[in-house]
Amino acid sequence: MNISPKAQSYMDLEDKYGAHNYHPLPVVLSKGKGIYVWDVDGKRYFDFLSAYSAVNQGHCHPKIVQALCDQAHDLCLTSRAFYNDCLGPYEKFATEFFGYDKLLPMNSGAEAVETALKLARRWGYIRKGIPENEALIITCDGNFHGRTITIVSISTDPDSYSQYGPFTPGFVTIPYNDPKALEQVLEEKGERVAALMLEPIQGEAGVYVPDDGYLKTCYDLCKKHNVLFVADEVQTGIARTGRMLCSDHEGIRPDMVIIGKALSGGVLPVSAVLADDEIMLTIKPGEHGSTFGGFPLAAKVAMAALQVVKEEKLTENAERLGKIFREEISKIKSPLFKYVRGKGLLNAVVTEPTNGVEAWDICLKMAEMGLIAKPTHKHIIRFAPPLVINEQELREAIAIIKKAFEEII
Ligand code: IF1
Repeated sequence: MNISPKAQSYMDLEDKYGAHNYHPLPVVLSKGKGIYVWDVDGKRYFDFLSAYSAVNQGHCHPKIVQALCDQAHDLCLTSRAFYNDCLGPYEKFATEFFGYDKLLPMNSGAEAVETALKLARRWGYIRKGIPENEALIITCDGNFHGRTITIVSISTDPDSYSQYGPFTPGFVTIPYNDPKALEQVLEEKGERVAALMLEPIQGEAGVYVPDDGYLKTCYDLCKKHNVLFVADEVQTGIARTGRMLCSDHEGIRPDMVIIGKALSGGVLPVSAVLADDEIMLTIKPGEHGSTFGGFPLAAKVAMAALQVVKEEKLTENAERLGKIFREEISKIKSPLFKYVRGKGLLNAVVTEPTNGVEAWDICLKMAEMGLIAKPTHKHIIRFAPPLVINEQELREAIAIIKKAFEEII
C-alpha cells in the first residue's frame, strides 16, 4: 500500500511517542462525514468499521454535533456533587426510550460493564441473599467486555489477559452458544450465582452469532434459578443489528442492559447501565460513580444521538440493508472467501488464507480501493458501516469488497 510522506510522518509520531498497544491499518484519517472518512492526502474511504459501531449515526452527524456545541457554550461539567439541568431530562428520555426504571451513566463501555458487575453482586447479596463474598457471575468463552483488570479476568483471549494477573475471583466461564452448559452450572451452583453476562452476538470473537433461541433459553434458565440476565449491548445495541437492542430479536428484556459506543454517535465516550429499581437501588449514595458520568455534554449528546436513530429509522435500515449485504457478499467467487455471517449491519466474512494472502492483506487491498475495515482473529473481517448508509452506497461498497477478494489472488 502506498503511504505518502505526510501520512508516514503521523504514523512515525505515534510510533515514537505513543504506547505500542495497537496495530492500526496504515491509513491516517483527518475528516469524516456520514459514511465516509478522508485521509490526510484527501483520499476518501467508505468507513466499514464505524469506530467499532460507535458511529452508527454517521461521522459528525450535524444534529449531534449541534447538541455538543450548543451545550459546550453553556456548561460542560459539574461533577455529581451538584445537580444540573441536563442529566435528569436525559435519564427520563433514555429510560423511556429503552423501557427501564433507571439509568446509571458512565463513560466507557468497560466502566459500564464494571458497573453492571457491581450491581449484579449487590443484587445477589441484598435481594437474593447470597452469603457475602460468595457471589458468582457466569460469563462466556470468547467474550469481549473491555480492558479493566476485572474484565480481563473473565477474558479467554491470552492477548487480553496474559501477565495482567492476579485476577478477580468470583467468575465461572462456560462455552458460548451452549445452553446445556449453562443449565449444568445453574443446577450445581445456582444458589450462589448472581448473574449471567453475555454479548447477544460476540463481536471480538468475529461477529459470532449464536443459534436462534439461544438467548431466550438462557434467559428462561436464569429466571428459573433467580439469576440476573445481563446483556452487554455495547457493540450490538442501538440499531446495529436491525433491532434497537440485539436482545429484541428474541423478544427478551434483559434484567440489565449495558450500552455505550453509539449512545453518543461516536462524539464522546458515553455509556450506561439500564435496570429496574429492584437492582439499581441496591447502590446507595457514595457507593459508585465517576467524575464525568452523565456530564451535561454527554447528556445532551446522548439524547440527540438516540433521537437521530429514531428519526432516521436506522434500525429498519440496518435490518433491510444487512440482508442485501449478506446476500450479495455470499456471491463472492474467491478461494479466500468462506462465508459471511451477522445480523443487521454487523457482519463478518470468514476467510480462508490462501497462497500467503490473509485477512490483513485483503484489508490493505480494500483500503487501496477506498474502503476501510479491520480484521479480527487473523482470518475474519468485520464489516459494519454507519447505519445511515443507503442501498446505492451499500452496493458500491459491496462492489469494492468483491473486487478486492477477486483481484488480490
Ligand atoms: C479496543 C473488539 C469491538 C465491547 C463490548 C464492552 C466493550 C467493548 C461488547 C468495552 C469494546 C472494543 C474496544 C476496542 C475494540 C473493540 C472491539 F474488537 F475488541 F471487539 F468493538 F469489536 N463490551 N469493544 O465490544 O467498551 O471500554 O472500549 O468503551 O480497542 O479495545 P470500551
